[in-house]
Amino acid sequence: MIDLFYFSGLPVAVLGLGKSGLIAAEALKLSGAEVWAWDDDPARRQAAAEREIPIVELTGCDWRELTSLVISPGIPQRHPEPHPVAALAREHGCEIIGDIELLGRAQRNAEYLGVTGTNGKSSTTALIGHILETAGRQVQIGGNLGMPALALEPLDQGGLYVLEVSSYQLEITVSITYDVAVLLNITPDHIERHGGFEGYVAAKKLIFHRQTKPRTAVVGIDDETCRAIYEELKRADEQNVVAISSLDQVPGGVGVRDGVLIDDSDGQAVPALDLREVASLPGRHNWQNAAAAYAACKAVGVAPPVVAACMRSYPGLPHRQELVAVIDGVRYVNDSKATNADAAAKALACYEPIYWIAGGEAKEGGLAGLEGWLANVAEAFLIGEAEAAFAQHLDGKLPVTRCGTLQSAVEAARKAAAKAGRAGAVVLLSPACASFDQFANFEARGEAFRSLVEALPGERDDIDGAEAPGRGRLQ
Ligand code: UMA
Repeated sequence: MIDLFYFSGLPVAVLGLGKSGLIAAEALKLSGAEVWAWDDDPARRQAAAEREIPIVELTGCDWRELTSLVISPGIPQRHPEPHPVAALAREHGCEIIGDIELLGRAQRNAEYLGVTGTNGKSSTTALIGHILETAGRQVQIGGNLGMPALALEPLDQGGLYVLEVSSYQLEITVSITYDVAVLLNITPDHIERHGGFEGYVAAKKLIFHRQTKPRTAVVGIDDETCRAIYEELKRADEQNVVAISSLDQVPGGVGVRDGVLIDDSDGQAVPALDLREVASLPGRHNWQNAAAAYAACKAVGVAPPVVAACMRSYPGLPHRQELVAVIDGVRYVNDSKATNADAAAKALACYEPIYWIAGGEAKEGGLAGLEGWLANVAEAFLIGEAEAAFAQHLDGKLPVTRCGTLQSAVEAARKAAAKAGRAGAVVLLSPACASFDQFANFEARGEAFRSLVEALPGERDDIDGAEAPGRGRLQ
């Protein structure tokens, strides 16, 4: 936990006592601050009180005594409506900051590497963390990825915080200047929280705030918005700027051509790694993550051959196209994190033939947008609340079996794959739905899939040396 010595003896308001807020309140209390904490959910207040966090009704307190409000990233402080406590803080000239800001103020000697973007930021952060740890660097990895910033360990000089930062977190962080800042891509998301697309883009651009040379910006150029940001940074010439792409090699940057990572950042195109040989990085979306991670690790001084070697041993993140077993030649892939159609599309693009387990609590739009990938699916096995609607949507497009539960879907998919006996078959859990109708969260759904697969009969292959899951079918 991080020592927030600078708040010792001072009153600080904390709004939100979820994952990040509770740790923030505890770190402040341990550092000697006078904590006034609140959460709108009585159960959260109760849980915090049991950990001896002082609970104070923040709409009824004397705001003249407070100088700082530590707000959780999920709580609106401007759009669509400021939370009443955020409005009070603003009215009284009280700063509104987040837990990553508290980390930055406490750990001033450390270096910071930040990763943002609409998609792929968790995978890229985890990949960068893996490369740097394997290369022997002193790192702490966290942020939006899951491990709250203040739960990380303090670092000495030369240590590096690798942080996934969301647009929400960027808006409430002011003191950190990232030594390396990565922006992967931008598509409309969380628009309501930023007062429109422009506000969302502006929040993402905060990751480059105050960067000067030799600091580095790594920017994806595969979407129009990020390409424009790249051009803008290049023109301004404040920091080193490295373009990355999953679509082709990039003059002066890092790109991927036909699955091969090509480093042209020193002005000469050098093949760095054949990504099709890295089982944990299937699909074009992972190639973008790999290009960004390569450029970022090179920018913090890891030698390119070391970066490539460390990338090969990346185990991948659980529940994201995670290969859990190969049984009788059929691969079982857990992509439980795919809680919407967009995310499921990325997995459907990677394999063929797919015995696809989908369904759960449907998101708005259902399966819309997946049409281009259904040719890879041999049969769909549907579960959960969305079962009937998805069956209707897929009717006439591919064979569908309504299974109700994950257990019967795994069994039915196994039988269908065995019966067809096609080479390269993948039983894929990529639900395109939230999990809450049948599971506590996507992690519990993924673990249930893993247990069901572990219990299946058949001859198992060693998966450590497994071939890249999408091999031969990668885009
Ligand atoms: N709350 C209120 N009043 C409100 C709204 C919420 O009191 O009006 C309270 C809730 O009752 C709850 C707490 O605020 O107790 C939740 O705070 P939070 O939503 O900020 O969630 P945390 O549990 O603190 O988790 C946050 C990030 N959540 C969000 O940004 C929504 C987590 O990212 C992050 O992993 C965690 O901090 C550790 O850093 C999750 C996320 O969904 C994964 N992020 C978004 C994304 O990736 O798209 C941005």
